[in-house]
Amino acid sequence: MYANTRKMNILLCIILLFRHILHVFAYSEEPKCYTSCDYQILKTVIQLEQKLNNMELIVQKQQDVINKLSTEHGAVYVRWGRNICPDGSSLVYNGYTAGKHYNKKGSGGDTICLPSNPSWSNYTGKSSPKGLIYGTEIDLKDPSGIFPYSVNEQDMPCVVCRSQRSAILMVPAQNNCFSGWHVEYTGYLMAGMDDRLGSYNHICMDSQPEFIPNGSGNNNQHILYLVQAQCGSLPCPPYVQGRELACVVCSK
Ligand SMILES: [Ca+2]
Ligand SMILES: [Ca+2]
Repeated sequence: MYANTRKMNILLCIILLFRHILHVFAYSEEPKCYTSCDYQILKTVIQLEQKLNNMELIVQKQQDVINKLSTEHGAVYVRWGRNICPDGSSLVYNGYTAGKHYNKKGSGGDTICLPSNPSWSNYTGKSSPKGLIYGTEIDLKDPSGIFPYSVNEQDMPCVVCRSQRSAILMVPAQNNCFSGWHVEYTGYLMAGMDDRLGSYNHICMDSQPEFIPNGSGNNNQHILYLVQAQCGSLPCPPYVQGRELACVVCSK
C-alpha cells in the first residue's frame, strides 16, 4: 500500500515536472503553483534556467576570445630584395634594405628594412659621435649562375610581411621547408665579405630579387655577398667546400 502511494507520488511529480517545463519553455506568462511539489519543481526549473543563462554568457565570452585570437594571431618577417609579400601574407610596409658600411668597424651590425616614407622626431643633422646607415647593394660578378638574371651592383628593396601563421623561421642551407611548415619564400644566404672590417648578420635574399629604380651604379656602401660553406668544423659531406648556401623562410 505504502509502496503504491510512493510510486503514485513519484509519477505525479514527473507529470508536474513536464507540465512546468512546458510552461517555462512554451509560454511567456508566469507559471502557477498548486502544491508544494509544484513549488519545488518550479524552483528547480528557475535555477536550471539561471544556470543555462550563465552558461550561455560563458560560451559567448569564450567565442569572443576565439574570434579575437583567430583574427589577431600571426607573425612578421622581412622579405629581403622584394617589394611585395608572398600570397597569403599581407604588407606591413616596404622600403630599402640598409646597414653599416662594408669596410667600417662601427655602427649597427644588423641589416634592417628602412621604410620608404620615413618620419622624423628631433634632429640636428650634425650630431657627433654618430652611427651611419647606408643603402644595400649586391656585389656578384656576372654571370653568377645563382640568380636568374644579373644582380650585380643593384640596390635592394625589402618588404615587411605579416603571415597568418603564428611562427616564422628562416632556415639556412635549405631550399624547402620541413614537414608541416609553409614556404613564404626561398632565396640565398647573404652577409658581409669575409676579409672586410664591417661584418653584419646573415639575411635570406629572395631568389628573384627586385631592384630599387636607378640603383645599378656602384656605390659600395653596405654590400651583400653570397655565403659559401667552409669545411673543417663544418662536416663535409654533407656540406661542400665553397658552395653557396640557399635559404628558406617558413611559417607554421
Ligand atoms: Ca648600386
Ligand atoms: Ca658594388
